[in-house]
Amino acid sequence: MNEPRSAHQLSDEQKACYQENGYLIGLPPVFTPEEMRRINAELPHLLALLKPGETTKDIREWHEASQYLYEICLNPRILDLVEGVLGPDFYCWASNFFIKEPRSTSTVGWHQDAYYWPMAPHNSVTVWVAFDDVDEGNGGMKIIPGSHRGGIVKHQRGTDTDSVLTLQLEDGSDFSSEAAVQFRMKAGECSLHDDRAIHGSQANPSDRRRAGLTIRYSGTNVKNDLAVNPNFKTYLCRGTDTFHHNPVGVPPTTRFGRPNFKAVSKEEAGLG
Ligand SMILES: O=C(O)CCC(=O)C(=O)O
Repeated sequence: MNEPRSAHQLSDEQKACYQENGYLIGLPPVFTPEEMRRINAELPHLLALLKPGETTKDIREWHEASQYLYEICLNPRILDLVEGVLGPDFYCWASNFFIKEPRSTSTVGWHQDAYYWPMAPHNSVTVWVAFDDVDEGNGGMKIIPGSHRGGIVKHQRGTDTDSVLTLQLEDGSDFSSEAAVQFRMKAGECSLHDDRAIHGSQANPSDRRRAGLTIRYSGTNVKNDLAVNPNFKTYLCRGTDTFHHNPVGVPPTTRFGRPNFKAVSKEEAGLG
């Protein structure tokens, strides 16, 4: 048995659980309550950069221009968890917020991330960092265990007008939502999920905010199709990139900033 060397290095049992179910929860916190308090206290400085008409969903890949987010994305505790899933050589390529304010009707339809992403092979993991306590009461995420082993399912244009995603899966056709596992986390904890795992979340009828930051990591063997997502940039987190498949980003030099992207619609870029 290979025993973990730190609290955030996955045990063989946790790795096997991830392989079997396509997700991991119940992990040690990646941020202490005090660290989380500071992270939340700084968040308004980032939100202040949103332009009129934009929402928090428009905060995509701002780790490229904002040290505040870059430091979270490259936090060694998070990287230890990711290394347990992807192995020694991986990069970070995306970050975005899923924030449901109190009494928000906003939902996230059932979907597989990999359906949206022009990337191959499948060797990517999402870390969902809880900025608030999340549970069934405020629209915490749900996932279908083992669904990452069923292949990529065709998504359709959704009928749920509150969903923040345009394409989604119909419950009952390719899977049953009755099998879903509800994620419950304290602020400062995180979950991991495979890019093929079916997941989604419901509205937030509570008077508590439900904020999470998703950070996407991929093995260096994963290549993005630049014709579809021309803004794609990688930040090597661990190991070496012997493949050189993708453009490499430059770390940010300002605490709060937003990147200048080539104009491309989110759907064209495969980002929902
Ligand atoms: O935050 C949510 O409710 C959904 C997040 C999600 O879809 C993702 O992490 O890919």
